[in-house]
Amino acid sequence: PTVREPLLERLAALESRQWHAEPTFVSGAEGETAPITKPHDLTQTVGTRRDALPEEVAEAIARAEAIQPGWDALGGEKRALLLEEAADLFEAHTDEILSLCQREAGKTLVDAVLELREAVDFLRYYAGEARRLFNAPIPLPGPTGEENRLTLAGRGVFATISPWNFPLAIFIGPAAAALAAGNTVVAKPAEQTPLIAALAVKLCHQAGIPEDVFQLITGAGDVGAMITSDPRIAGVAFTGSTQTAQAINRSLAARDAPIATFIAETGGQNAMIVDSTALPEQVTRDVVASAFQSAGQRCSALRVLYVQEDVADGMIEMIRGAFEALSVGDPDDLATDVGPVIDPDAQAALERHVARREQSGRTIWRRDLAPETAKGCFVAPTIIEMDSILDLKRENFGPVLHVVRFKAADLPQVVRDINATGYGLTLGLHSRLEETREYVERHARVGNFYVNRNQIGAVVESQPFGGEGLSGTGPKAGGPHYVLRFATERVVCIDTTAAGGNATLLA
Ligand code: UN1
Repeated sequence: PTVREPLLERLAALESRQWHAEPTFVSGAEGETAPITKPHDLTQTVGTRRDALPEEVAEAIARAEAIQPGWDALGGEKRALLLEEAADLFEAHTDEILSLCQREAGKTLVDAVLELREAVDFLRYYAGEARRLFNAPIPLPGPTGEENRLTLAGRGVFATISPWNFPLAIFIGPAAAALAAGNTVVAKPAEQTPLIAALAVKLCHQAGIPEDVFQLITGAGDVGAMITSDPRIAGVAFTGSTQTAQAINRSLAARDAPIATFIAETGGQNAMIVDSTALPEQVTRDVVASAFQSAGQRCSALRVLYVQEDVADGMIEMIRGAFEALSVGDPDDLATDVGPVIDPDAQAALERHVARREQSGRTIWRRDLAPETAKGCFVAPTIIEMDSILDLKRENFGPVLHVVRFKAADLPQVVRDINATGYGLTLGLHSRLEETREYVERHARVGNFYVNRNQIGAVVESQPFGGEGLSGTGPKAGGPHYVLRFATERVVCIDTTAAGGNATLLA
């Protein structure tokens, strides 16, 4: 308590502060502002958002394009120092960041702390990548009399389009990678969470990154479409739904412009397989964390639990016990495990899904919600039994867990069904059998495979994160190949013999 109380007091002092988000380049024309409300209490505002006007989007891209060669020429070391300075400033503004994560995105304090940690980790990791990859040319082998070298450079203006579920970490991560590689960035955060993004951009400018180099663009999908249809955009890094990624891909392809780089991190239909050798207490802890932490609003979250039928009754009973003990409510309350979902649309989509499943008559457990949750976007944590992962047609982004029983001999079919969803993001396995682990590891087409632990919370550098198939293009965020996708390669070959020409070939 001695450590926690001053923090809680400082957060309480920020409780009524109002924030504003608008584009970095402001034309002076009057645009409409919209209120941003707390997901857990729609009667309370956190601030306002003013969407970018078409002329502001065009001007932002023009400025980013004009300054890009200079930013690229700065070199890896100087860009690294600026990104590290931004990381320090993020840490120095812990209170504001935690407060905004809680009020704008409805995060619990634990999730808010993890979010800030991940954002800072991304900044420092990509700063390291700027140093590793962009400081000096890479010498290449060649015959005597010939000098070959390869340099990496920025591609141009990158657009980053980021989601509300990691409004700071996944806003800043792709942008930092693009900046590290020598690109300039126009960044459009989700329309639900522009305030924390605006603070992040402001802190980057304070760190010394020029305004034209890293620009905020506010707005919803229509503003995103203005950006991705612009022929001056050299690449897009997008995190969000598979459907939006497909639409962006079409928009980029339809331009009369150079072929763009497209990096997409999208949805999942993530499963966990539990066999009869698994440890029940561990399974219970990891299932509950994977399915219900962050109110299930992680693309890594567990959606479908496969339990071997011999142990299913006991395992489900234990999981249900822990599920009944979850505290659902106001994320400002330290005791809360499950907060709200992001907005009324998300809430309605989840309720429709549960209602459809109820009609199909399978066992459903739902938690009761306390009356005070009625003022926010709360969805009661739910567990639903069903026959196969293939009964689900889409990702259900919230605190809803589906359970399927399987026979030990059907493990290969379970893995085939998981692959047949077309998604390939996270997969969990609880088993003490080495051959089962090897089998699943070899056959499952997923990006991140977690064994005997939970399947959320990938850590920068230790667990580079990202999927395949409908889950995204790769490469993995926070891994050694990510920044390379934001760069172009240039090879220089110099004949260093006195005679020049083809002397080395003729010799
Ligand atoms: C997402 O929800 O978009 O592994 C990604 C995790 C996080 C990434 C989630 N580091 O849960």
